[in-house]
Amino acid sequence: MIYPRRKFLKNTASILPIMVIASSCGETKQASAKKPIIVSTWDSGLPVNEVGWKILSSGGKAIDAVEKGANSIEDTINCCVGLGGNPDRDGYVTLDACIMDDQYNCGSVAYLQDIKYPISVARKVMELTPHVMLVGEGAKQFALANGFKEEDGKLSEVAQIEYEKWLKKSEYKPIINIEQTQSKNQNNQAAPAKLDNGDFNHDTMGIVALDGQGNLSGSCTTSGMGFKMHGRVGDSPLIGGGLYVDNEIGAATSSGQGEEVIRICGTHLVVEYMRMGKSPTDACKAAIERLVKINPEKAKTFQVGFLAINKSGEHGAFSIQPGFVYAVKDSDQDGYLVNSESYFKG
Ligand code: SD4
Repeated sequence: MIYPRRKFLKNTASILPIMVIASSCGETKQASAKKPIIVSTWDSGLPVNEVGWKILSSGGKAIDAVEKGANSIEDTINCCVGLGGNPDRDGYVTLDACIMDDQYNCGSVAYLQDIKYPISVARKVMELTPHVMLVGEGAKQFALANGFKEEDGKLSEVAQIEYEKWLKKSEYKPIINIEQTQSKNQNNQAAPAKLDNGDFNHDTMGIVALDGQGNLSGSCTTSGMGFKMHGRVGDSPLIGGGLYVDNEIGAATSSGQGEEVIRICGTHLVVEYMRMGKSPTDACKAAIERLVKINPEKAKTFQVGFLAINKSGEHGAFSIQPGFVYAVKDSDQDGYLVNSESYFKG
């Protein structure tokens, strides 16, 4: 393949300073001082980033920041991520999660029930087994054998109400909500949305981070699409679907209609576009365009958003519909929200 020279130069420019610093320090590994940053999907990413930031700002690793950040939302009781989330159509909450570090190590669980911290189980799969993915009863047994507690399986108060509402119609239409466009402030930052669970289907938290050593990691955790078929697994626990990390290039995560993300190996595609020299925003945009091209009419009916950072800590996102927001925290400022640009303008 002939590599376009312009793209090659762009790519080289972004890695050159790293190489120079590494050689002047006499180190063999990439060790340039980087500005740590953590970015997470949706407005619920604001408090999640704060948890991760405590780790990053005290010199900790990105892998710990993305795990603990994910735990903090898995821990909330009446939230749509984790055991507090909406059940499937048979009334069971089934969790999917994956995690990936800066060495291509990855771990994943899917269709996991009654365990509170799926992202930490995924990390144990990564660290303690020769496998990448465990599912269902096997994943649960593995979690129990590794010190995780079995929870009682009762729906959260909010999920119970939502499920009863859903049962009245039992309509099998697992379409991820398309949010209203959010108001912007002067800096093009989004105002936090009101979290009304009745209209809220953000059952997913995707997090990507760059630590002070210049290493990337990511996590993605979800209760999956509300009222899905029992046994359905989405993109969130799939490496290259809900999350991909390549420590040479960048990291990406996704939220929205999982089936559509899987079709294009969405986050892997975003990282590959960054490898070709695109900025995080342009890489996310190119992946969304690929998705829309498959079926432009159908694309009007669902939401997918990609969020990415690159090795320099630049961040960006792009979605199909308006309303996708992400949260950012770095050393320069307090955490803030950014409105993603979208393919359809609403
Ligand atoms: C899924 N991608 O299970 C997840 C759902 C999601 O905001 O992201 N919801 O398909």
